Order: sequence, then C-alpha cells, then structure tokens
Amino acid sequence: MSLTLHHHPLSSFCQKVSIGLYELEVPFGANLVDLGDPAQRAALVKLWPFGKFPAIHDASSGAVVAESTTILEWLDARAGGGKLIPRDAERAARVRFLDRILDLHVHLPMQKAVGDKLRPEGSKDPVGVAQAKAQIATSYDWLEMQLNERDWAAGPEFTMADCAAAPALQYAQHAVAFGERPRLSAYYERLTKRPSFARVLAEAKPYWEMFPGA
Ligand SMILES: N[C@@H](CCC(=O)N[C@@H](CS)C(=O)NCC(=O)O)C(=O)O
Repeated sequence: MSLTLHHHPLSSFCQKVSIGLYELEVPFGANLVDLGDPAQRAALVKLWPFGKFPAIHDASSGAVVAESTTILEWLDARAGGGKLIPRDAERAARVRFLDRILDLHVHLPMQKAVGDKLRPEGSKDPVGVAQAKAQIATSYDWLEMQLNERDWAAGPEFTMADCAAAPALQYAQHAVAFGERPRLSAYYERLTKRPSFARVLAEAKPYWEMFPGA
C-alpha cells in the first residue's frame, strides 16, 4: 500500500479527503496524528512544513500532497479521472466553484466559531465569531437556492463538492442550525446516508467528546 493519509478522524478537512478516498475505493494506510503530542506534531511538520492535516505521502514516488482540494484532484486523476471532478470542463468548473464556496464560506467560518471555544478566557473574539456565523447563514441561504432540483451540491452526481460539503455542514450546524431551509436539510440528510460519509462519521464518533462545540 503506497499511500498514507496523515490525519485525525475528528478533523473536518481530513474527513473531506477520507470521503473522497472511500468514494474512489483507493487503498491507503492511515496515520492518526495527535497534534497535542510534540513528537507527532514535529513529524507532521517535517512532512508538511505548515503542520496542518490532511497530508498524503505516496511511498512509491516520495510525493507529499497537501491541501484537501488538491489531494482530491490528485486522487481523482490517479484513479483514472472523471469521478470526483467531471471530465466535462464546464461541469468541472461548477464542482470547483462549489468546493471553493463550501471551503471559504462555510468551512472556514465554522472553524472560526469552533476555534474560539478553544481560546482561553480573555482572548476570545465574539465580534469575529458573530461575523463568521453571519457568513455561514448567508451561505446556507445561497445553498438553499442552489439545491433546487438537484440531488448533490453541483448536479446529479456526487462529486468533490459533496466531499467538501459533508464535514463543513456537519460541524457548521452546531454553530448555525439549518433552520427553515428544507432543501439544505434534505441535502444534509442525503449526505449522512452516503456510505462514504456515514463511514467517516462512524470513525469520528469515538473522538466526539473532544469537539468543543461551536
Ligand atoms: N486549507 C487546508 C486546511 C487544513 C486545516 O485547516 N486543517 C486543520 C484540521 S481541520 C489543522 O490541521 N489544524 C491544526 C492546526 O492548524 O494546528 C486544507 O484544505 O486541507
């Protein structure tokens, strides 16, 4: 097995990649990184100087691939292409567009809300958290319109955009409830029934008590 995913099952960006790996049925080994352990953090930094996961190491070529979207693009191409990112250029652009919206306008503000819970008293950022939650609500409204007459985020097929959506929405709903957005709620329900995401949720469950809330 040449691929090793350096990750943590509770990490949302790692979940995004795990979903893609399961969708593509790519065999891989997993190295669970405890960032609270200085030696494990140092080993990750050695591999990827930014010290963030997910990162994939390919022992057959020595390549280290990081950044969840790039990893999914790389994995899809390696698996023959056309599954997580459609071959058709216009549809591929739509998938990449949704992936960007979900990462930048749902996932990152969600991280801001969750990250604030981990800050010590006296260094919290309530204004920043309120802005992040407003950004998530705007994204939900936009997604509610986009999800009209489509099963998945970017169209009729499950793609990289759905890999991005599932963990981002899973955590974001703890910061901002889906509320009266029936298409978004139904879409999230569909995601939880997708075997790749259901497996990722099950893998995260033993660690859930580490989630600080949002
Ligand atoms: N843009 C990166 C974000 C990765 C990221 O933020 N990973 C988080 C976990 S979800 C992390 O490594 N946090 C640990 C840290 O920043 O020290 C991607 O898409 O992979």
